[in-house]
Amino acid sequence: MDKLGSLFLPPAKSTNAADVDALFGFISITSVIIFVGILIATIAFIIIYKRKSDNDVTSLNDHNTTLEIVWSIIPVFLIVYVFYWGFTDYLKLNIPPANAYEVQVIGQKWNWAFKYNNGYTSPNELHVPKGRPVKLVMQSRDVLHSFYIPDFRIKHDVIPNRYTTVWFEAIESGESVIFCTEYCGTSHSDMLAKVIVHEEEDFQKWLKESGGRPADMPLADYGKMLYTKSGCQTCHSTDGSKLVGPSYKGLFGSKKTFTDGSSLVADETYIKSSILNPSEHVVAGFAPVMPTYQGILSNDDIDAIIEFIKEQK
Ligand code: HEC
Ligand SMILES: [Cu+2]
Repeated sequence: MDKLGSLFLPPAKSTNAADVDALFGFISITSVIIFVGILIATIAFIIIYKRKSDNDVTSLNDHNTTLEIVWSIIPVFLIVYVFYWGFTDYLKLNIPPANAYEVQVIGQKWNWAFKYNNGYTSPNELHVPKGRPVKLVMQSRDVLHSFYIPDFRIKHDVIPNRYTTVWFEAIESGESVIFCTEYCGTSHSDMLAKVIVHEEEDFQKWLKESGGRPADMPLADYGKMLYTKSGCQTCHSTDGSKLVGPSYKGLFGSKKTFTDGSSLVADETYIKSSILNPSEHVVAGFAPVMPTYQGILSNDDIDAIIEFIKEQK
């Protein structure tokens, strides 16, 4: 089934992928066999029972109990078998092993954030160790999203005001794509992230070194990195073009007018409050769609972004 799976499915990189592919393969092959069987029988009956002469009469047989029982019982067994198989796999997917490593997932329009037990949050990059079960505790800040990693064969809705969980165990180090598969607005298709699977040692090392700015990196460069990694660039350009949000070009020190008619000069305080409480001042000509980064970007991160924005003259 493995070989067959790789023909039209993405690579299978988690412990449960083989199970999912086996069931998918079974259903696909059974459907093809039944479909071809019905097709052949239909054509054969058309030929065999074609009216051949004027005194050909229709048979008086109107049913055959044995035949009807057989063609009801066989599909029932098939359906119960597929249900049983699917349900046991579903239970396995829904009950994480007790020793699973936990990561918090926050979905919002239109990015993902991943929070680790050391307090570090990585925007749009999920880092996990290989060969260890990982449990994701997921929530949405706004609308319905859905968390999907094709290579791991896992997909689960991410819902506001409720936690949902899903788990997997990666069997190969490397990168895979994360999609949102619940249509959630204009930039739904940009709601991409990646999962990076490390060897256990490298993961521990990553966890220790992550969080905060590398000591030798200038503040504005770190801000630029966060601008890309946190998904700000899907809504804010740096070249003056208008995306979902205003461009950063010339932003710092300019006079901003808001939808309520008030205005302010864009200084550090204004930019910080725009990031933490975006709905407080909504720039005239724009919709109040910016998500808050409260709990996702630290004060340090925000200082770096402010420095980066200052450079966009
Ligand atoms: C979903 C799109 C979206 C994303 C993602 C987004 N923003 Fe915004 N942002 C907006 C919109 C729309 C506005 C204008 C309306 C408002 O003020 O709330 C805005 C306004 C701002 C402003 C005020 C700009 C001005 O010209 O006055 C700042 C600063 C800002 N965003 C920073 C950020 C940062 C930093 C990030 C990433 C960490 C980010 N935004 C991510 C949509 C977005
Ligand atoms: Cu989404």
